[in-house]
Amino acid sequence: MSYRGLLDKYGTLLDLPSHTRPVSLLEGNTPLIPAEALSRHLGGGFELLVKFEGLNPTGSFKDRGMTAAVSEALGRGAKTVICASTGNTAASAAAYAARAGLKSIVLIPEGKVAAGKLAGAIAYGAQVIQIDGSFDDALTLVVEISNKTPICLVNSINPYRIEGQKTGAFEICDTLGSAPDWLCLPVGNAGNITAYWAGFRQYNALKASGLPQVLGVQAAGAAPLVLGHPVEKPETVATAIRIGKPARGEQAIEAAEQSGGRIIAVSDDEIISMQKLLATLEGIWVEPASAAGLAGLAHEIAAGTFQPGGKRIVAICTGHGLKDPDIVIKDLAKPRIVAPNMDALMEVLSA
Ligand code: AN7
Repeated sequence: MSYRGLLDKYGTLLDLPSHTRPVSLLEGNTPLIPAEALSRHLGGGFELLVKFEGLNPTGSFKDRGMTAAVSEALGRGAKTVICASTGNTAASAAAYAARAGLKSIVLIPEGKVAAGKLAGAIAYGAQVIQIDGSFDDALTLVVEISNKTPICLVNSINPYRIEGQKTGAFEICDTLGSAPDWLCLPVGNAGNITAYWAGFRQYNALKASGLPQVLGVQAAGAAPLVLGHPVEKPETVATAIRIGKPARGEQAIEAAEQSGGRIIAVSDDEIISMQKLLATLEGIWVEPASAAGLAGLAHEIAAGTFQPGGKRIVAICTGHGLKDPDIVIKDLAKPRIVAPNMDALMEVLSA
């Protein structure tokens, strides 16, 4: 049977109201790619798999939750959806709203949204509003407006976003036959870690698929869950997770604790190094935030606080590198310009 999207495949496992009217871009079904070279680079002796969520229709994991949230909103008769976003949620909300024939409004923090995300939101026809403030300021505003008007909130505070996002865990168990030993992933507003943990628990209750230990990773300049308090002015090169007051922070800590895992922070340098390693060793180009989970794993292995030997580890790589080309181009020496003849080319190649 041909693939018809996540609600078609996993809908019976998702707690969605009966009025839900499926809106799908055939999201999900993303590959779990073996990362043998990276595993060797990190010392070897363990199995490492990358769930490449950048291969979703709008280039990020957000499409899993968005198909559910927009399907529910449409079925309920909503006319407009709204979200605050560091970029990926905005692009995803805009695309699914377009497909559903709904209007979308997205609030983004001024100047800190990667080009590929902003362009996406505009291309899909969203009304894009920049807030002279942080993601957290924008989230406060959209929560208030959705409480006062019929505009439907599609941030991950919306429970249907979590329902749809659980499918990532289902897919991993279906592909591997059981849950991995460890799951590592970036943590921003903490919807994803919350959903994975809920998904793994649900599948384990149904199919005895086991539970992973969860390593959640924040950027050091935006690490409220590691510090134990909100961060007023979060800063990180990984703009997707530049969030100081995660909406589902408590659930993220619960997921880490209940699973026997933890939430840690890594530096921007560690994030960017891992982004490069993953691209150059494995051919998998992810945006900086998406490399945070693996950067956390590398950090722990190097520090001797994590023994990977014999383990099966899945890293969730949440968004595609194409979302944020500037970050790579910025640090790049401009490609050399060479005369269009063989001699000139050979000279460069033999240098
Ligand atoms: C690539 O788009 O919050 O912990 O507004 O884009 O579930 O928030 C994005 C978050 C990780 C963190 N990786 O996930 C938004 C937004 C990427 C992301 C996260 C985000 P959550």
